[in-house]
Amino acid sequence: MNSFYKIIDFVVHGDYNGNLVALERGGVIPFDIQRIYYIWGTKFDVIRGKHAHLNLEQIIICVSGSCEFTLDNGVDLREKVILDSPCKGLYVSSMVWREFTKFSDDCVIVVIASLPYLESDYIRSYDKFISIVKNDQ
Ligand code: T46
Repeated sequence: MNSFYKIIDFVVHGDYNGNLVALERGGVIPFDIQRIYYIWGTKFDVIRGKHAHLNLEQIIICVSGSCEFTLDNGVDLREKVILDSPCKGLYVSSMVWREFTKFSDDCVIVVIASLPYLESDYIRSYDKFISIVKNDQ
């Protein structure tokens, strides 16, 4: 675990009626929430992502099924994280190259984001990502 990503365990309110997780600004979410989007219906071997963000922070939750994230900080981190529980969130900071794949048929991913959608925040070339990381060091 490191400052580029972390797994957050949510408080689950569960009883005989089922389960509920509540995520509030100022609670477990470490930024002001500006956007929520969700992803589903992706085939097992598709690779999504393949980009980093200049400023965006996100919490990624696999509310149904499973998928696998690869996170790369361009220096010394390239790790795989399996998301398979609605009780856990994957926090990803800015300047992390991410790819995600191995989507189960029932995979639904909800993402909580710190910024509106801005194409200018995306770094879509790995070489450019590495050069920005090197310049920042
Ligand atoms: C990320 C991973 C986890 C919008 O119009 N608004 C949005 O807020 C988003 C996120 C996407 N789009 C459009 C842009 C593309 O035409 O939806 C299409 C698919 O987006 P993209 O190819 O960026 O999707 P992923 O799954 O590769 O990446 C997304 C996020 O873009 C990214 O920030 O971290 O999910």
